Parts: sequence; structure tokens; C-alpha cells
Amino acid sequence: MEMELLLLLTICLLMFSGKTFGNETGHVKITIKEDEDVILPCSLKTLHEDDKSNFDWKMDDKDVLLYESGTVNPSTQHDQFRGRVSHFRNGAISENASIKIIKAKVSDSGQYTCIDINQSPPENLNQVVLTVEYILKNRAGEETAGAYAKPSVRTVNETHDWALLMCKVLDASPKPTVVWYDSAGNKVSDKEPQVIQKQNHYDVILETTVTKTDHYTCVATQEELHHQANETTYQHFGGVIITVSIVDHTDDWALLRCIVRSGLPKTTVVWHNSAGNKVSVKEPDIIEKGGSYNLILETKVTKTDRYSCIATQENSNHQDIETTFVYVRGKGISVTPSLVLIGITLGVLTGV
Ligand SMILES: *[C@@H]1O[C@H](CO)[C@@H](O)[C@H](O)[C@H]1NC(C)=O
Ligand SMILES: *[C@@H]1O[C@H](CO)[C@@H](O)[C@H](O)[C@H]1NC(C)=O
Ligand SMILES: *[C@@H]1O[C@H](CO)[C@@H](O)[C@H](O)[C@H]1NC(C)=O
Ligand SMILES: CC(=O)N[C@H]1CO[C@H](CO)[C@@H](O)[C@@H]1O
Repeated sequence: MEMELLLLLTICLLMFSGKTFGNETGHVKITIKEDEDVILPCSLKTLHEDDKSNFDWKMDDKDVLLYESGTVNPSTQHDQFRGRVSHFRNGAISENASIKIIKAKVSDSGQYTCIDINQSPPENLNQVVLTVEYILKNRAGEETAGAYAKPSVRTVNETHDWALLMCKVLDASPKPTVVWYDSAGNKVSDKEPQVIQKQNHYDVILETTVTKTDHYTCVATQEELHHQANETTYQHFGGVIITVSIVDHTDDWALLRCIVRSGLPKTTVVWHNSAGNKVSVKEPDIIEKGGSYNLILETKVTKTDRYSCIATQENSNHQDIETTFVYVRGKGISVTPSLVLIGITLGVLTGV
């Protein structure tokens, strides 16, 4: 998989124009000046006729160009790209899903992803980090190229009581200052930034450890350009909230529902019977809601027993359990929802 991607990137790199540098795994980097045209390269996994081609390009979360059965779908395209992005027709058959952005603007800088929607599920192919440089004039009227800083944030590691947040600002020029703030505006950076210089461009990576549920914002500032940009992430701590209920029953079975509200999407949810055997057969459905997650797991049971819904957060040695008693009489069913919330810390469970 990794090798395939590298091969694809290598092929792509050989095929397009524009100044490129860097080779961060999975990324092609292209740097151009404002008002230049740029081709973002992409090859689909399979050859196809132009008319039957399906692919999608996204920049961060904006839709750049959705190509469906030989036509551009205008309904999803973000206004920023309307009338400025074209694709290539390469005759009858090709795998070319490259696009061209005409007269690139500084605001077009960002991370682009080419998605092969012929595959099911759709597969992200290469990512292109595009930097559109801004032309600065100094007092002597000399031009130098600047590139706006654009922070991107993510949680690199977390447990039940701490999280390591990372803010990455790539290819900025001049060098930005990067700071993490909490929602009250307090600086929360507890480490020095890591700065990598390549010619006159800078990558700045700033990590910080946080321990409280809050919105955290990474702010990148370039005084010389009077430019400031930020990105925010929500970090949730504390266990989970479990609600169990019986949503339906007949004479012979009961349908149990467990809803787990968690700060982490990677929370496993299972139903067990009193003997400790797993009785649920599916994975929970996950619904995101303002930075937290509702995981919903339903299971059908046919025997009188005590059933427990068990939630375990990844990277955490903590489990939460809620139990309900179901009585199946054969003819008619009676239910005592005696809900017991037990938080158990299992030191040996995950061993991470
Ligand atoms: C796609 O086609 C265009 C125009 O023919 C060409 O410039 C570009 O290199 C091709 N890219 C790929 C990845 O095949
Ligand atoms: C996350 O932190 C734990 C505890 O410090 C460590 O053992 C683990 O290797 C870290 N995981 C990653 C992906 O860095
Ligand atoms: C982040 O950027 C937005 C939009 O530019 C701005 O309204 C907000 O005040 C900024 N937040 C911080 C903490 O700088
Ligand atoms: C991100 C980056 O530049 N990675 C590597 C690209 O390739 C050179 C030479 O092989 C390495 O020195 C970089 O670390």
C-alpha cells in the first residue's frame, strides 16, 4: 500500500511542471507564485473512458472539482474554485485525474486530496500540498516571495487524562510564530517549536500536552505580512456516559440499545451476558456531535439474563459498564432496567 502510493507519487512527480520540493510520505509539495497556473497531478487506479471517469478533488474540507461520468458536478463546487479549475481530456482512455488551477491565489494554498470514487469505498490517492507565494515589496522596491502560514492541528496521542496536540505550519515564509491557546486565551504551549528551514521557507511544528476538556487554538503569526491564521480543535476528557434501554420486545426476544457518549471516536462498545460472553454482533454506529461522539449499539437477546454494555476508550485503561436485567418468560417479557454504573480501571487490559 505504502509502496504503491510512493510509486504513484514518483510517477506523478515526473509528470508535472512547477517547482516542487520535499517528499514527506504521501505528499507532493508544489510551490508557485500568485497568479501562476498550476497542475495538481493525480492518476486513478485504473484506466477508464473519459465519459465513465469518476473522481473528486478536495482542498481541506472544500470541494474543488467533482467529476462524475464525464461531467463536472457544479452543485458541490466551492465558490472559491468556480470557473478556475479544469481537468484534462486525454482521448478515449486514460487514468489521468489531474486538474489545473488557473491564476492561483494565495488563498488556494492548502492540502489537496485526489479521491478515486470508482473504488468502493472511495480511495484517497495522493495529497498535494500547494503553497501559493505572496509577492512582497520591501522599501527599496525589491520583490521577495512570502507564503502565508496556515496551521493545521491534530491530536497525535491521547489517554484518559492527557492529550498531545500538534500544530503544523508548512512552507511559510517569512518564519511564523506559532502558539497554542486555550479557549480563555491563555498560552498553553509547554514545548519549544521545532523549526525546519528549507531555503527561505519554514516548517514549524509545535506540540503541547493538555489535560482539560476545552477548545484549543493554534495561532500562526507573520508580523511582516500582517497575517494571522488559526485552527481550533476540541479535546474531551473524562470517561463516557452510557445509557441503556430496551427499545422493543416480543414474547421471545428483547432489543437492547446502548448509547455511549464519548470524547473519542475510537471507543469500543460491546454487549455481554452475565457469563461474560459477547452477545452483540455488529460494530456501533458513530454519530459526531460538536466534538463528541455518540456510539449506538443495538442487540437482540432471547434469554433471561443480566446484560452489560461495556465501553472502552482506546489508549485508556478505563472501562465503563452499565447493566440491565431482562426477563424472558417465554410468553411475555418483563424488564427491570436496574442500571448500575461501574467505572473499573483495568491496569492490565490494554497494555499500551
Ligand atoms: C494529464 O494530462 C495532462 C494534459 O495532457 C498532462 O499535462 C499531465 O501530465 C497528465 N497527468 C497525468 C498524471 O497523467
Ligand atoms: C502514546 O503514549 C503512550 C504513553 O506515553 C505511549 O506508550 C505510546 O507509544 C504513544 N503512542 C504514539 C502513537 O506515540
Ligand atoms: C481565528 O480566526 C478567526 C477568523 O479569522 C478569528 O475570528 C478568530 O478571532 C481567531 N481566533 C484566534 C484565537 O486568534
Ligand atoms: C520531508 C523530507 O524532506 N523528507 C526527506 C526527503 O528526502 C531527503 C533526501 O532523501 C531526506 O533528507 C528528507 O528527510
